[in-house]
Amino acid sequence: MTDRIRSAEVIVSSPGRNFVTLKILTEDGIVGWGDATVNGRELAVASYLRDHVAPLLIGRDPARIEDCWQLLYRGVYWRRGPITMAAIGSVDLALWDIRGKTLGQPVYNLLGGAVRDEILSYTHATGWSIEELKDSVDEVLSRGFRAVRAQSGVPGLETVYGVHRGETSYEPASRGASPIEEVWDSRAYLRHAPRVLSAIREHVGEEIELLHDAHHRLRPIEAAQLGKDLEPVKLFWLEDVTTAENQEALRLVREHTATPLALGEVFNTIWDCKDLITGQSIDFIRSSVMHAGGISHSRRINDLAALWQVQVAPHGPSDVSPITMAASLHLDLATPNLGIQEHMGYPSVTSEVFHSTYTLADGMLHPGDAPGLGVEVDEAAAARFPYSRAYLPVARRRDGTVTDW
Ligand code: EZ4
Ligand code: CO
Repeated sequence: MTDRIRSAEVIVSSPGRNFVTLKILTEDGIVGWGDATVNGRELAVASYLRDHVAPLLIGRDPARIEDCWQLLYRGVYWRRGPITMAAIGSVDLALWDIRGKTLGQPVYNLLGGAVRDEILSYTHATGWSIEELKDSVDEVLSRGFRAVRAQSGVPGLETVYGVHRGETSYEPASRGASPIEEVWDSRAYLRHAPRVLSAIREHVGEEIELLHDAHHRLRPIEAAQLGKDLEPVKLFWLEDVTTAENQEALRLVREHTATPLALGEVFNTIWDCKDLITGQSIDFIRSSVMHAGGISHSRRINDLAALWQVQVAPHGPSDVSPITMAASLHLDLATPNLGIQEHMGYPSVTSEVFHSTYTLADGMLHPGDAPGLGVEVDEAAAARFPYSRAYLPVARRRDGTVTDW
């Protein structure tokens, strides 16, 4: 007999940082877990799910994953957007979890099966000074990673994306009633970043893959200059070197540099990256599997990218929960044109709520073989970590103008 969705509940918890979790329960007693976290906008997506999505799910066949996606996307009239697409993504993840559990299979086996044995990943190194950054890179390499993102401070600035002064880890969101305001200076960054990354290249030798995130700060011609200046460093990629609302801008960057470009962690549909992919303006597409509407939509992005030899490199920060990380790994394992998977890692208390079975050893990830996605949520533990408001920082130029963070 056809199973039916009995309930869909939203759990907002904060084990180390805020997460929005969707629990779908079927009449047969199968639980599927989804993640709907949008950093700094958690309660908006929780409300969208509770008030507008959950009521539509009750009584539906959980095996009709694509039909459910179409209903929640096309059936709504209003299109795209981070809140809507994260909500749809969370439903999609939960339904794939249920499908896997119903069939007794890890989700990657429902996606065509593994095309590789394990998944190359990178994590973050962070140091205010070049010396501190070298130590942080060494620490990452000592854990077995062979690819590392390197971020440093900038002389003359107090705070910079990707690094906290004197601390060995970085978490961009901060708790409080309003966002922290940072001062940003692109000229100072452009002078300093090539020095830093050259020093790190010299430090690690030529075989370690180095990545760097410019985090949307630069104008197109500045981005082109940075890409050119970094060519001798032979980066694995330069990420989010400029914003991508105006995608023509990336063509300008591209014409001036052969440094590989990665982009798209804030994208939420295939329409956000279609022109960048078909125009071959980027080398890696970075949307997170949940923020881009779940496995069902992300695999369409991956296939489009494959046509244009663009590689898939999903966003994997601490602000998507271990449920999204697991979903990403299942899709990665079954995606021929995977480049690399980001794995920022979580505060240790996060594992009190999210019991995941995916593995990370020597920088290589595997989703594991548990049926479904392989992550279970301890609801009693989640209740011990209530939501507390947190924001991403806001950036201003030296004259006080708000700029891209
Ligand atoms: O700033 O996920 O590549 N990783 C990143 C992240 C983002 C955060 C924002 O929510 O750029 O650190
Ligand atoms: Co990034």
